Amino acid sequence: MAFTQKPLPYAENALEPNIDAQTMNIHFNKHHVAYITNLNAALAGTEAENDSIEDICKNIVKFPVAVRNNGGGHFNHTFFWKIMTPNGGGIPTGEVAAAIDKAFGSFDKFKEEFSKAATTRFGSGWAWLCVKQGGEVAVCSTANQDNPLMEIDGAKCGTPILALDVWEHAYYLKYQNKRVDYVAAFFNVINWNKVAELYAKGK
Ligand code: MN3
Repeated sequence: MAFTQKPLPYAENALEPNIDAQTMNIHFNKHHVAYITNLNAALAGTEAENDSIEDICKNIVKFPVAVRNNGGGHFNHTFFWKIMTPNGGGIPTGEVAAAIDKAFGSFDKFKEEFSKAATTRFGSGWAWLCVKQGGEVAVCSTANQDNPLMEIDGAKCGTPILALDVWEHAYYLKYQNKRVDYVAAFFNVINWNKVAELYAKGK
């Protein structure tokens, strides 16, 4: 069973002006598709061909680098599309909001920490909010297409509940070198309902 791409849950221009339609089009149809194509090629004929993408990420140390890069790319982008929405932004409510307040002191402090992780990630990578067993949340960042499901240097941040792609391909057409503006705009499209759902499942 080869991996396939699920349709984007909104129109390519639906996140304008925060994420422009041209970037969304190329990111979804070219970058994400290439990760899937390369992942399928790397797994073809191997024992892991029918594994879930989550299991592949969790066992990434057993795989060659092509699976790490493209498997991470597939998981991360699938995740990224669903934690954004045209009616997003604002502030979270309920359990996940309480966990954020507990960990960071306030939503604004969390926003500061997450934005710092996203803007200071050198080169290409991702910023994450994760939940550990017990419900505690934490911010981290990963290089390239790595993600918190992977055992990286023995350290794991937890189960991802929010992610931001800070590869230049994710923002350069609209924001050029101003990653900080892209990170700020991302907060206008976060799907907090989805984050709350992932928190409830992952805690
Ligand atoms: Mn990307």
